[in-house]
Amino acid sequence: VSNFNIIESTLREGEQFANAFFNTETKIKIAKTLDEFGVEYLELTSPAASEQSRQDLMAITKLGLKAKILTHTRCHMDDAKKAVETGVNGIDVVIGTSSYLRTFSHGKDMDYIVKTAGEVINFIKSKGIEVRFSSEDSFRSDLVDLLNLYKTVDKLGVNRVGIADTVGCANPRQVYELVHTLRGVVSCDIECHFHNDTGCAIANAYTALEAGATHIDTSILGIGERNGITPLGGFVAKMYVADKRYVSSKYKLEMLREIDNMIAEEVEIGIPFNNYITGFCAFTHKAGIHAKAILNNPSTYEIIRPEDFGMTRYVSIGHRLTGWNAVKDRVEQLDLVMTDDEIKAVTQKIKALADIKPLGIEEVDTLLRNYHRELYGGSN
Ligand code: HCA
Ligand code: CU
Repeated sequence: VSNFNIIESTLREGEQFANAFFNTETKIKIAKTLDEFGVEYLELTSPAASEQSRQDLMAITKLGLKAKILTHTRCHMDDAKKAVETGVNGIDVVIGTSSYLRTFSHGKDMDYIVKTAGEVINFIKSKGIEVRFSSEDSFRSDLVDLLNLYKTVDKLGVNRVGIADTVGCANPRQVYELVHTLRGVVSCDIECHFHNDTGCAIANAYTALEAGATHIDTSILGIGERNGITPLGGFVAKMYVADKRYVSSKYKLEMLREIDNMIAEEVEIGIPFNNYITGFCAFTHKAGIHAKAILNNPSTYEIIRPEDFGMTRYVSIGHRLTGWNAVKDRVEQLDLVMTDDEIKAVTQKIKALADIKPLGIEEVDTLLRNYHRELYGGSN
C-alpha cells in the first residue's frame, strides 16, 4: 500500500450518528481541525437535505482549506443542480444497486440507474467539478450489473467510482476480490466506504487499499448510521503500522487525541476504553512480564510508539500480576535507593495487598516510601 487518500465524512456520515447535531460553528471547527490534521477531503451533507445544510456547506467551501470539499448527493438531477451551486470541489453521487434497495428503497431498475447516472455525471463534469459515482450496498448487488455500471461511468470520465458496504456485511476476503476485480475494469480511482456492524471496517479499508483502492472514507471515532464506519484514528493506526514514515509525514498524528475528544464532547459520548490510540488504556502495560520487557525496550510489546501520537505509556504496578522489575523502575522514579532483594520483598507486600483490593499508584508509592523508611529511616 504505497499511497492513499482519506475522505473524512464526519460531517456527512457522522451527521447520521444517533447523537449528532452539528451547528454551523461546530461544523466549521470540525472542518478546520481535520484540515489541520491533514485529511485530503472533507465530505459534507447534501445541500438538498435542508436549507441550513446548504448554507453550512457554502460557508465551509469559503474557508479556503487545503482539503478538498465534497458533498454527497443522491443520483438525481435536482440534487446535482443544488450541489454544483455551492462552491464544492467535488460531488460524491450515490445510488442503491442491491435488489433490496432497488425494490424497497428507490424502486428503480438497472437501466434507469445507468441512464440517470450518465445524465448526472455529464452535468457535474460540465461544471468542471470532480465527480465520484458509487453504488450503495455494493456487496449485496449483482456483480455483473455493478461492473457494467462502473465500466460505463468510467468511460464517461468520473474521477472515482465507489464501493460501499452499507450494511457492514463484508469480510476482508470479499473486499479484496471485489476491489481487485473492479481494478481490472476501470481506470479511474476507487473509493471505499465500510460500515462496522461486524467489526471489519478497518480491516476492510486496509484490504481495499491492498487490492488497488485509492480513497477510504472515515469518520472521527467511526460515528455514523447505526454503529458507524471505519474510524479515522483506527484507520490511521493501521496505516501508520504499515508505513510509519509516509503516514507521519502526511498527517499531524499528535492531533488525534484532540480530534477524538472534540467529537466525543460534541456528541456526548465517552471515548471507548479500547479505542485505538486514544482509549485510556491503549498504552498501559500491566503483567509483570510485559512491564519488565517494556521497560527494557518498548518495541517488545508496542507496535505503536505512543510519543508519535503525543501519548504517554503507563506501566501499572499496583496489582497482583506485578513484577519486581516494574516496581524497581517506580522505586527509581521516586528516588528511593534499595537493593534488588529489598525490592523483591516489597513487591511481595504489594502483591499480598493487591490480592485483597486493587491499589492506586498513590497507595503503591506510600507503601514503597514507608518500606524504605522502615529500612533506612529518614523522612522519605
Ligand atoms: C447511506 C449511504 C452511504 C453512502 C456511502 C458512499 C452508504 O446508506 O447512508 O456514498 O460512499 O453507507 O451506503 O453512507
Ligand atoms: Cu454509510
